[in-house]
Amino acid sequence: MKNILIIGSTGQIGSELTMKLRGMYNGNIVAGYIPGAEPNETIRESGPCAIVDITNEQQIAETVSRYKIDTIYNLAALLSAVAEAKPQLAWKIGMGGLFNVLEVARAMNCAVFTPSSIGVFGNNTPKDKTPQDTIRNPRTMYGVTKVSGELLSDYYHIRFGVDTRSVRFPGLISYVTPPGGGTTDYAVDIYYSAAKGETFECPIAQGTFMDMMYMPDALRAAVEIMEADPSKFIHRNSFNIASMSFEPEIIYNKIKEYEPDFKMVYNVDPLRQAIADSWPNSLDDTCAREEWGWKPEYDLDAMTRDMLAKLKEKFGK
Ligand code: VAH
Repeated sequence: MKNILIIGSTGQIGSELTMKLRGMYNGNIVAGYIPGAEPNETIRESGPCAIVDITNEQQIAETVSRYKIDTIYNLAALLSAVAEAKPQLAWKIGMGGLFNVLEVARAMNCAVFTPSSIGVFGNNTPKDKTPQDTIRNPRTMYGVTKVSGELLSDYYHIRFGVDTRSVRFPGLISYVTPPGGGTTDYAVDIYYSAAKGETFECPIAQGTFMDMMYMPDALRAAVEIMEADPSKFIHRNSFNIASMSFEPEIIYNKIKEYEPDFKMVYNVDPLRQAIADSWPNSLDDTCAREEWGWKPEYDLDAMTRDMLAKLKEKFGK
């Protein structure tokens, strides 16, 4: 990879991935954004930015041509809870946008990374150590777009030879960009409450396990899969990757080890609880480990220490 376009560069993943890629490569690392979601000063000042609306194929093509892009990170999406409120828009961005990206990649010989999610699985999927190859029957629009995205990305590889690659991200936890309406985002919000010394109202019920990952591990996965030797791939779209699985009591008690006065109460959100109940408790990521050397580096304790330190610094606590 040398010239890279990040579509959705101002989102939770994009805002950090853009800076990671700019620190790793000397080529054009272009931050694609849409009006109203402008890049922050750090991204603006450190490299090229361009208005790239994923629903506008011409705009994608012009940017790819102008910056001689060889790799597209397609990070534009509506997250699970928001997608339930706006299903048509979720499909338009998730699938209409993906079609545009894949057509440009086919015509202009770009590799494409499109994140998938544990959201591709539904209630009839094995819940514990969910296998790489198993039933994908999501009951959310977010999950429908992610399953469809996996199928379309594999089709473009098999039919047209486009180098499409993807990982199924668990819930991602980060401190740079506030979360944007996901079901797993309680695991981000809880750290914000702890760092501010506020009581946390948990929207997810006690005992609800979900796979989670610290953002530095997620960013490394997004880079390593694109740098991997594809001759070893049995899979492409999309690899299970995993790091940790926990339920609200576990993360709450871990935080209390560092913030003894921290309090949490439950105020379960039926929509997000129903989504969480349909997702796996944990994933089996053996294929990613065997086919391209995936391995997480952060556990719950290391993530908690880093999240609390960085958020307290952010809030001047
Ligand atoms: C969400 N954080 O909750 C996102 C993610 C696997 C969860 O897709 O929608």
